[in-house]
Amino acid sequence: MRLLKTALVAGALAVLSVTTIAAYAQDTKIGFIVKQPEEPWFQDEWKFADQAAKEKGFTLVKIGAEDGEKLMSAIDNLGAQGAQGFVVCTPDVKLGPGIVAKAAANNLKLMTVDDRLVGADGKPLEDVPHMGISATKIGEAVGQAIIDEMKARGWKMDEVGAIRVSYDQLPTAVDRVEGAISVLKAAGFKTQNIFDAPQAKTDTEAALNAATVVLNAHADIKKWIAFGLNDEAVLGAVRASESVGIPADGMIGVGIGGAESAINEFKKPAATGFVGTVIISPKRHGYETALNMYDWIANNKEPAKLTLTAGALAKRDDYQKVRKDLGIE
Ligand code: FCA
Repeated sequence: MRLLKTALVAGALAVLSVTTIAAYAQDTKIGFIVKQPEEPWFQDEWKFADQAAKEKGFTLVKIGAEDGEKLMSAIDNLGAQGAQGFVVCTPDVKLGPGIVAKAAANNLKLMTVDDRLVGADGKPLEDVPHMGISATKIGEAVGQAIIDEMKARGWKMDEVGAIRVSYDQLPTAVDRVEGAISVLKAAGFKTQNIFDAPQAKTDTEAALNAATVVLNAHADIKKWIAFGLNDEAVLGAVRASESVGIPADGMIGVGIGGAESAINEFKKPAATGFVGTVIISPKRHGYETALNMYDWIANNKEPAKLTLTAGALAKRDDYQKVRKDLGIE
């Protein structure tokens, strides 16, 4: 009789724990906040985060926060909804300590993606788990792709101008463009032929405005190269070159991203000055970060403090294959 009782209790407990786990997964709510929801890269991140939510059975709350105010109220909102954590690409990395405090006040676990938070001293907040791209390396790949294309076109480096579409308040943006510049310089490109085009926002329109200023100031230069933190930045420079009458064979732009902005460009019937992009992985940045957050909440498994992802160069003729190899399609 006692045996039977024990078996019954054990059985009941087993049933209970199974139902508890199921209920727990259902109750898990994770926020995914991005700084520029209209940008295809972030749309893709969300898409892959959704995939993780579907697989694990948690609720994903997607929020666009274009400025600090929206971000802070989004975090409060997640707290009020009973979420347990969130992944964020912040509109401003200098909000770091404020974001950490807000997350703690709402009892939310915090992980960052793409753009790493910095403290008052400008140094990264190393305690917050982060997934970003290997910015310097990817920038170097951009620089190398540009050098190779200049060679293929038989350009003399001294007659070429470089547009550095910049967003220097964001460390990953600086690392990306400086990576490109280091390769250009090593190949003999002169520093005085590199012109800074600071963009007010990280979108195509802001980059177009910034690059137009440079092109107008150096109207004597007829051959141009362009690089920046993402595809949008480089597309802005390419559009600017078109608007001042530089033909496609007078411009070499190589971006970073490989999402729809770049793909639409490659799909155009005639090649433009946007010759390539280093494709990065929205699957890792979306799916994996969401999964990391879920594991942290549900299984108490804390994410790695720092994960840096790689990129692969793609051009008009091979981007579909590169995307496939990266598991993006
Ligand atoms: C930054 C950029 C995005 C994307 C991401 C990986 O957040 O603004 O376009 O390149 O890094």
